[in-house]
Amino acid sequence: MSAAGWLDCAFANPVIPGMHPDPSVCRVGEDYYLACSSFEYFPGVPIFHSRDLVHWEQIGNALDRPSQLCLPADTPSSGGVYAPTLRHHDGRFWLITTNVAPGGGTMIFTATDAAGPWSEPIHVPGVGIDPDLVWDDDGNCWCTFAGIHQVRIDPHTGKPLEQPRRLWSGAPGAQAPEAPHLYRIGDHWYLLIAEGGTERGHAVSIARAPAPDGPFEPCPANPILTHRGTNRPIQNTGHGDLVQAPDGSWWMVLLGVRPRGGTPGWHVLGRETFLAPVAWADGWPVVGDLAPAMAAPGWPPHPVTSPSTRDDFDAERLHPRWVSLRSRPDDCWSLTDRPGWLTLHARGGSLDDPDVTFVGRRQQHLSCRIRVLIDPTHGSGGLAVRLDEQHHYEIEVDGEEVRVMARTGPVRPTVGTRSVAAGPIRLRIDVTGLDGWHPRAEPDRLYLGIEDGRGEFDVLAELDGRYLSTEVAGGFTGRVFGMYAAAGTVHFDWFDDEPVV
Ligand code: 6LW
Repeated sequence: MSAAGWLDCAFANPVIPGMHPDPSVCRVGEDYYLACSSFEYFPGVPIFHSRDLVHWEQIGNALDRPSQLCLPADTPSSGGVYAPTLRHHDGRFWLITTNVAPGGGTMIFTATDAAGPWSEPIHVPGVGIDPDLVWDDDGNCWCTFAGIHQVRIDPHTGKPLEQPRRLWSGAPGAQAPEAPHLYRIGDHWYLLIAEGGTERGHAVSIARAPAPDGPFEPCPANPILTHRGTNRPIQNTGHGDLVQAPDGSWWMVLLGVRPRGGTPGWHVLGRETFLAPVAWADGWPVVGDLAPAMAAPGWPPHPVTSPSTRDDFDAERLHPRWVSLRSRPDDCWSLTDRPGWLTLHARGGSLDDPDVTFVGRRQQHLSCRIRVLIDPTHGSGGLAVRLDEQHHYEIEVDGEEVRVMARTGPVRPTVGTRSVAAGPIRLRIDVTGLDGWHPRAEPDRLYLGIEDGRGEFDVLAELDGRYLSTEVAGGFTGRVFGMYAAAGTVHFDWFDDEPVV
């Protein structure tokens, strides 16, 4: 797609819905690759592939071995892996990211195939979050990071070759200059940054210089992108990365959120990946509208990547979209113990614990129906929707009792129970996005219950969605639906994720 043709073929944002923030993109020939943050989830750093920047398929996770990613049990939610940069240089993919968990730090990984395998980590001491990599024609590797600071490094050893220097920090007084990406475009070096914080004040600004280390001259039109103070359905826009298409057009991937309900607005899917066209005027990028679907009926914009998916757990390997909490030890899960089923063995006792056995996927649709078939004959477990340890709703089956629990902050009441026959049972969570507005309107409502063989839904609890939002829970993440084991061993025959439009 070219930026010129974009108005005729309006695509729907977000291009990667659900918790996929801090996108970084690169192109190799006709193929685009994109990486995102992953926080306390394992495996880390999802990698996507696309041929058109609009349709993305997850092809792997860069950090999928414990030797690459260690997230100890005391890694808090919204800790872990932040803001990668993905580049292709000298025949290889280069990924630099930071694990803010104890014992982590900034690390470089390389691969010849973006789907993996990725290398063991190369540690880069003294470099903070949001690291970027770029090479100049003399072969120097410049590493720029939040602050905004810069240091030349040896990317093969991670060794800094000088003392880090302050580079350019955006608008005077603006908070959180971060997410730098440095590019050589024509005669200039362009430094793209985020500023204003990742909340409603978020913005993208840019400066240019004759050399990678400055001196940087800010764009007179800064910020070149922000939705702050607007009534746009996509907010918090920032943390962009630029890419040029083979036809010469330019594009930006960035993060944004879709808040709903009353004031202050609650977003529940976390920060998602959006796409915007970029034009150039007087040597500066001009970012186009990233919400073309707003003009169409059916607000809010629905993403194009909304496949209804059932995972039958018949394949030899788990799809890369499945994530666990902090680690996924081999003795906690299996696809072969009971062929055709996902088997989970309990370790931590509940979703309140950091190390519960949990296999989940991000919520990607504002309205959706999630169903599983669980066999709890040898244990107890269930289906959960989680924001973090203090904010989660779950439906759990234990022998002949099914119960719904709703943890919000310090309280964890049981809000619904039902007696059932022993044996396999279908658990279901429906999420209904709401459009009504009054000052305290909730963003969505969740229905948790059981389903009979004919698809009849017996709702045990109906819950307000705002308590599982970032505005209530805090942090950088969004909702994840997951299967978990609370005691003994539980088996899951399938997991259905169906968008409701
Ligand atoms: C990331 C920072 C940010 O490191 O949020 O929106 C932090 N930007 O750049 C975590 O995702």
